[in-house]
Amino acid sequence: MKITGVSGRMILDSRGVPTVEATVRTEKGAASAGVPAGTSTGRHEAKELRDGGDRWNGQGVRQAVSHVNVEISHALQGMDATDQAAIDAKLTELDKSKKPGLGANALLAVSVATFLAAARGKRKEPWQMLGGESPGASQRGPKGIPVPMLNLINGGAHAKNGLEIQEFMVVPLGFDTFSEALRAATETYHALGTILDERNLGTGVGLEGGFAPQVGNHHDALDLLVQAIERAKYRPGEQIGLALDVAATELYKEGAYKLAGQTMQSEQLAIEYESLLRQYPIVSIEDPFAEDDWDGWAAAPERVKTGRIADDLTVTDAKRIKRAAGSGATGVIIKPNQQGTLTAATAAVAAARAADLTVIASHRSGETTDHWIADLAVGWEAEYIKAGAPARGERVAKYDRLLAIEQEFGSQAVYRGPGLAAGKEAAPRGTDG
Ligand code: 2PG
Ligand code: MG
Repeated sequence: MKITGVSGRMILDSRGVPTVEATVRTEKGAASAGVPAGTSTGRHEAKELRDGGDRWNGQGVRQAVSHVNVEISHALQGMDATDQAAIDAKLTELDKSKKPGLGANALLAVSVATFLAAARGKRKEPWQMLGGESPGASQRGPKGIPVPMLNLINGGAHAKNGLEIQEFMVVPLGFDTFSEALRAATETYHALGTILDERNLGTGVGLEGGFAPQVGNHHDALDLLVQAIERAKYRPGEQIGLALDVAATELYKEGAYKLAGQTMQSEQLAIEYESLLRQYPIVSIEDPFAEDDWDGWAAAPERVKTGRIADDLTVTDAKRIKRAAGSGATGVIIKPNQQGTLTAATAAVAAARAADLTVIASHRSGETTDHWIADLAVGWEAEYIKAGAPARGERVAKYDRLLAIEQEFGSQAVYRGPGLAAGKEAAPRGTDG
């Protein structure tokens, strides 16, 4: 399936910041993909190319777009769109040939657009392109739908409300189907809105569509989530768990963590988490320690007895994921733009599987209305997907895509929630039958 053309353009992401969209044309059809961007990015992530200067406050992507239209377009002409590995190898080679690189934003737009164009040409759904070849394929059954982790309260770098922890999520594990789980989480979101309104705490939202209330601290935010779950008539812990993304790299300044007016080392922070775990049904904590605090991470299992999810620590990098598995992580966030190609992201999933880590496919705080991450989550057989609140177009696009995939799977659809809640999916791959 020969590539006959590649073009790029600037589009706006959900923050009103420029990002790159690419279109890949083949003899059998065309497809486009837009690239998301992070706000609390990790130091070890692949670098997106930004123009600097005054236009768009330095965030312009003219150069990245030009790389798509010139170097990449030229190099990919005539290549086979179904050979993702060769396409991504070529993109990586081009990236290395030029200083400071073509930009992970330019690369990923083309990498994903190629993947989608190949799917279209083969008359397959994108998730099917990974089925059977995916690293996670099919011990757990190919018709799995990941559990959504919905960010209902935004703080940290995603909201200007004084909350230091970045994300307060609900995780609807105790439901039989994805659609019922999504309904419960969304009813909880609405109940939270009602509570915030009643108490005059503000119903404005942050970057990921979660509310950004003016509350004092993370205890207040967690209390609000529990109250909202109950108000929506669900059982906290049993049906809907809580999860945090502390994004602790953002709290780490000059060799110490700053939280709740205190300056602390990783051990004290672990003690704070231990206390939160006693008070709230928290099923996982993402980035509990900073991106280079390997010692803090390694000591975590002693006190932080819940899912310990690496994001900035591992940045979708297979090597760092391997190290994290031996340093206390129980799961990893997979964000394709942290590496720049789909092949690298799929290798990261394989590394996570080999180390028996839970896989959480994730959006970014700056998103587009594309929903390819939902297809990747299904194709990779991710246990979870993080896509923000059940509100705002760029967030619901992902959940809505999962609803469509669930419908397509019909009676064969398997919602992973109950299996994960019962610990059935914890067994190493190959032994879980
Ligand atoms: C995170 C993400 C997505 P950002 O830290 O997990 O929720 O935020 O895209 O800003 O890095
Ligand atoms: Mg994170």
